[in-house]
Amino acid sequence: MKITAIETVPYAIPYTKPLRFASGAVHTAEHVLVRVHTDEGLTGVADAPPRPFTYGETQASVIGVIEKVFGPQLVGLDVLARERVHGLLHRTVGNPAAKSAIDMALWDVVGQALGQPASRLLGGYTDRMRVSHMLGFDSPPRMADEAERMRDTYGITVFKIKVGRHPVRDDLDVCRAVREALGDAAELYVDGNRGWTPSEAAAALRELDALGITLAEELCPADDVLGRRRLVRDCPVPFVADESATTPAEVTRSLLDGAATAISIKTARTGFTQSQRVLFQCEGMGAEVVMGNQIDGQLGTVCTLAFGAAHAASSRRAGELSNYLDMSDDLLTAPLRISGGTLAVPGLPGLGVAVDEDKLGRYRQDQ
Ligand code: MUC
Ligand code: MG
Repeated sequence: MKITAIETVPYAIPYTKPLRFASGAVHTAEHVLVRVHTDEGLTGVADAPPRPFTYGETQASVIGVIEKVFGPQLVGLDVLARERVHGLLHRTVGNPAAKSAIDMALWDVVGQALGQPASRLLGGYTDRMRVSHMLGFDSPPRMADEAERMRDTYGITVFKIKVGRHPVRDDLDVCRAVREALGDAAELYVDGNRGWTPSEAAAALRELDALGITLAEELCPADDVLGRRRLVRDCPVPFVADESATTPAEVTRSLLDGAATAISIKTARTGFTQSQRVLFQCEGMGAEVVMGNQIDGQLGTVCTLAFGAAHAASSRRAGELSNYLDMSDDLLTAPLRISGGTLAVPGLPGLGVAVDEDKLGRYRQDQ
């Protein structure tokens, strides 16, 4: 089966509650729907969420690189020639969301062709994941209220709290408020998106440790090389690299340099194929992983879920799978449903989801 065309559809769906964090804020999901068409009539789909504040991509750059570079290179290739596809994608630096959407749309096609869920083809370890919810910047009572609402409505008991603000005390007050609201049963961890200096982070970690956090992510920039190394060495919990380790080589450097002891895997930036490389590399090096969230809608979340549930190591910790709940609408015909704090992998072939064409018509920006 051969690739005949790669279609890109820009769309915009507003958030009811914008996500704010140390390196930026997202008010509207301005993403690109990517569809890979084939000569046997099957079409694979995936989402590309541009994140200019982290990777420099925009909606226009995703569309441009697919239309001008990747599309012409890949049309005519067999959908199973993954190594050849990646060899061609690799010739162009950067553009992680564009490359990843193509990769995952191809896995969707292959799953449909074989009549098997992509998650089973990737590893088939389990059929659901525990959900972790990200709490963006707000006041201590509002963030604690949101956590309680997520627990009471969806059974979620794992929360990633965004930190990295100044004064540092504001974030520590939030963490304390969330812990007091949820009690010891909840799992809490923090993500600084590089907002603090190493010494601010080291001081904060002493208080955060007393609150029983389980992970610390990107509390300071990895480019603060020696400070970061000292922080990671003294960190009482696994220190997660997210935006500083987005390729297999960066992951190796990060772990060997002592810039992190755990890795966030985001299918939005490493697709399924590269995410597997990162996952297996982490297993080989003895580093834990967490399935991260690129502020995904439901289509992106399904991809994170499919990959996370496919392997023992990626499903061990709760995956960040719930922030689509803050969007005002979405594109799937059958919405995802979190219950009992878990999300089930759709059991249908490929990604197991379909795009609602009426909704796409409403939100697309190219017509
Ligand atoms: C995260 O883990 O950092 C915020 C920015 C981004 O690129 O992803 C989110 C979540
Ligand atoms: Mg992060």
